[in-house]
Amino acid sequence: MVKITMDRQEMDVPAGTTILDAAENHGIHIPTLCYYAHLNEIGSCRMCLVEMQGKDQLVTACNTKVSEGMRLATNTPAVREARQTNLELILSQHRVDCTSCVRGDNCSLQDLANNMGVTSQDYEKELAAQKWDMAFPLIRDNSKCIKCMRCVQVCDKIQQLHVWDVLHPGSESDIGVRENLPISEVNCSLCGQCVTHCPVGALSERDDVPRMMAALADPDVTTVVQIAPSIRAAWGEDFGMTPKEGTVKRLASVLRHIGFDYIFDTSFSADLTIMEEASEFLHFMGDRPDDNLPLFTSCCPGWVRFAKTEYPELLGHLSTSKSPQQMFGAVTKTWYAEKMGLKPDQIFSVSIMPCIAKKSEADMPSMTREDGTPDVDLVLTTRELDRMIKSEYLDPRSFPESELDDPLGVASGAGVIFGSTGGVMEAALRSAYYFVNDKNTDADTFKAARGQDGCREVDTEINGIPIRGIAVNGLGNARHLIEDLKAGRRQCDFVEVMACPGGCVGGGGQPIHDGEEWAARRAPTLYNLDERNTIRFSHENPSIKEVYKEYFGTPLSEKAEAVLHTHHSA
Ligand code: HC1
Ligand code: SF4
Repeated sequence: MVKITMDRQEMDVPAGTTILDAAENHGIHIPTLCYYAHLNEIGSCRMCLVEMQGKDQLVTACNTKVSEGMRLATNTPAVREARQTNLELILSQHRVDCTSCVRGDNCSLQDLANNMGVTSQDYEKELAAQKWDMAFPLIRDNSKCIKCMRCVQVCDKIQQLHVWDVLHPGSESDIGVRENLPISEVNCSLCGQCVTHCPVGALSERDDVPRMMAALADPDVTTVVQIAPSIRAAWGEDFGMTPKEGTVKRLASVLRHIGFDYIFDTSFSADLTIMEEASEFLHFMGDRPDDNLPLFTSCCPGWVRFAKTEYPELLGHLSTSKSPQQMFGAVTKTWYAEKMGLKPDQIFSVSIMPCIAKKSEADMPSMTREDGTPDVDLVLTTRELDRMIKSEYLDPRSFPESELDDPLGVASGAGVIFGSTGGVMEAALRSAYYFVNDKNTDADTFKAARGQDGCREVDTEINGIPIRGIAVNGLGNARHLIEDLKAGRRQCDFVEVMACPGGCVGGGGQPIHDGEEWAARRAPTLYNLDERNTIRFSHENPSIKEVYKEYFGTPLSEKAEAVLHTHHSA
């Protein structure tokens, strides 16, 4: 422990603590901008300056450690003036147009400027946005970048993809795509973690809300919307709602009011994915490739993009079962269209996803029907959903809950936990056990899959055969695991990969809480819903039974292979 004084308060602080942490632990708030705990502690924005008294020196609180006898003041005239000057400098290189900025109501830079009284326009200069491919699902507005380095760090350290870099270092330094390449030519996984880690409006998703509104206004189309599992744990945050208030049933009422014709659940098709993937896994185990490498899930498009560029040799090991989003689209435009007497092109199929990569998954040529129309016409992120609700001037709290529509709105708890890291593996093992033993095991048998660690193992046994599953989240963790598997340092049979830390609950399209990860807060909502669901096994979902009885026959049937499976190529 070291003794320090901060703002005349004496403190005993563990050695090695930063001034910032010491302050926070004692209720003293120091402003930050570039700082992100454990990721970006470089002190470049210099908002967190504090005064070392007696030394007449200003130091950055985020990366200066406490030392014995330190006397600190966090709010002196010198501190205020220095912070203000630094903020003015940042603003002088930032195109300030808060009223039309995607982060206009959620911006740390705007908050700082307001709080510090930096409201004059004198510091602004004309900054043009760099050329950007606006059709790409990830959008960067260079004129908004404050060079905080968070995007560079999250892409380097967590995802290990090195998409962003400091271009022409020096006084004219800039952040941009590595080697100034077009974004579509680098290995961006579209996980969107750079977006959720950006404190300002420099990074965002492509805005597909206008296309959505046009479809809703078209009297000739039937709009069908699927809600991804993890949306129910997050969509209400932008309205200050708790998970108990921001339920999927309340969202159903809001979407109906906006004009969607049918409100369905991606968790239904997550159950369908499990039927196919668990069956595929059992086949895989019976006819294992010589390399002894495992079967990998393929429902996370960020991971699939990563595998295509980083490990193309593994593509044959990715499950051919389409993701729940794409199975949903395919079922909607086949079985459901037939049932409803609609032609596929009369249906506008929308998905609400916590993810930016889902936009590119829906656009893939392999996810397009023979008539040239896509299975999923449009993907909105959770943030776009919330913007759409706000643009309608709705108060979601005032809506009652209502049921989702039949039959594609019925889901098991297994389908709901897909939205958290480990959930897909747990759901798949529940059904694989049933397929082999013709009876269920306790639904919580595989709960070792739960948790937020980057990589978790489940050792189990199905019909006397030992099975090891691994759930990994974050692409850097996935890379380590794959290297270990390839080198024979680790072995397993089944791997679930989610690109985003924490899985879809931590997805790159989710509401942003600047400086904080919310995946661990959101995951319990999904596990609670699973626990309370009377159906906890995908194979027990009555709508799943119906779709097999009426249309597919059995998992992996010829029809199921044609509609519900795909092939992965680089
Ligand atoms: Fe996901 Fe999935 S869980 S990938 O995270 O398999 O995006 O929520 O919808 O498709 O179901 C996302 C979430 C989502 C798919 C499912
Ligand atoms: Fe305003 Fe923030 Fe957008 Fe800049 S990033 S224009 S400060 S809302």
